[in-house]
Amino acid sequence: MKTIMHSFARGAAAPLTLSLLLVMGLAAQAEDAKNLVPLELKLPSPGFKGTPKDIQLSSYVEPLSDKPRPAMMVPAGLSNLAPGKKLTSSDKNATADTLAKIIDGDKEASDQSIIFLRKGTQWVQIDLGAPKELFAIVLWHAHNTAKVYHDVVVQVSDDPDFVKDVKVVYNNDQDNTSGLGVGTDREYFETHEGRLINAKGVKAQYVRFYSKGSTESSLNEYTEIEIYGR
Ligand SMILES: [Ca+2]
Ligand SMILES: [Ca+2]
Repeated sequence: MKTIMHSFARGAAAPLTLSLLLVMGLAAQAEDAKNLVPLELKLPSPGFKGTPKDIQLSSYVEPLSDKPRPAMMVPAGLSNLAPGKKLTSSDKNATADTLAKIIDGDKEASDQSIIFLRKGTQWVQIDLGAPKELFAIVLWHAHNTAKVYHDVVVQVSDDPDFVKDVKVVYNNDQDNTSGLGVGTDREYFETHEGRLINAKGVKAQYVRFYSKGSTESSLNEYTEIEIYGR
């Protein structure tokens, strides 16, 4: 009888601890939900006007909207963690000075604001210096003309080589031509608003951005990346 009582007591303790942790977790979430604020973004001037010219589009491209994008609600007190951080790329011809233009705050559509990476599936990667909680990522490839980028995949990891612990934050490669897995997100037109991606508080030190050319060219362009977190 003593043995039975003992194991019963031990068995009951675990669910109790779990429930307590769950309640504490929910309380923290509720606290965050109360403090949500609209994410304020500083957008560049629009680079082109009107409807896109006749270009070959996939079946999963989002129609170009003429309305401003609604703000994303995020916890208060976030900042853009990207400026000043270390950038690397699959394109070894891209110098540190060139890559630094991706996080220099210039998001305009002018030629001198855009950098080029070589053809094919290429990536750029930001090292945030330490694991951070990430909520919103904004990405501008190039909004000088109406174009749609292919195989836009955003991954996070604590492994700089992205071999293990890789989490997918965005993937619109629905036909898996880059071989990173079948994406469920949609392709989209590059505009001055950039692509706003919900990172949902994922924690990671490294953020990697893939693309495989656009409807305009097989080269890969970048203008700016912002990563809002804490
Ligand atoms: Ca820039
Ligand atoms: Ca694809």
